[in-house]
Amino acid sequence: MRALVLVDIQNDFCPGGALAVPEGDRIVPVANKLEDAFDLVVATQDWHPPDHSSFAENGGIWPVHCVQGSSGAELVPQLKTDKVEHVFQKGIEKPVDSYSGFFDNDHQRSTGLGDYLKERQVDEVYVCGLATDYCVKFTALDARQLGFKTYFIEDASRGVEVQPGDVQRAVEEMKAAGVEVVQSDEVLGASP
Ligand code: VGL
Ligand code: ZN
Repeated sequence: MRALVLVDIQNDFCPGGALAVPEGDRIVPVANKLEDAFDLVVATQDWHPPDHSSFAENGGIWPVHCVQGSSGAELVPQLKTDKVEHVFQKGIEKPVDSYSGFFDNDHQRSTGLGDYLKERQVDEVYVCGLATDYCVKFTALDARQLGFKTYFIEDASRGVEVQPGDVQRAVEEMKAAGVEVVQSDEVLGASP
């Protein structure tokens, strides 16, 4: 059984949002098409309390973004959600951030995504979304570490590139960890 994990496709990560990823909105039609090729689709949602420690005003490195209940935290309205079986929220506790959709950054607290996929007999996990160099990368690395055959769908993802080259380095890091890099047309072509 294979699963599609849509990472943080939220208003704040799209152009005009609080932590805009360049071309972040471009992945939405690609993600929508990919959903048709999967029997199991789940999503993650960055979901921070208003005083979250990752925000610059609290000593973190990010602008205020994805505040619980705000419109910026909502999934992009153009994203199809009828096939999304569950949305796993992350970064919900003030002291610790959670780039991965599976665990907090200190690996102490699980979101439940790993058990959910294992209960569904998932063995192949396809990861895409925003941002390639943060939440997508760490989600894919954790999927791999949990033993899933893991794919990163490159053209259904975009990165923030705080430093030029971050996206390329993230792709190399995923490859080195055993994550396979694929394009959406390969995934769609292989669907039954
Ligand atoms: C993300 C930075 C802060 C992401 C979330 O979804 O990649 N990046 N919070
Ligand atoms: Zn965040």
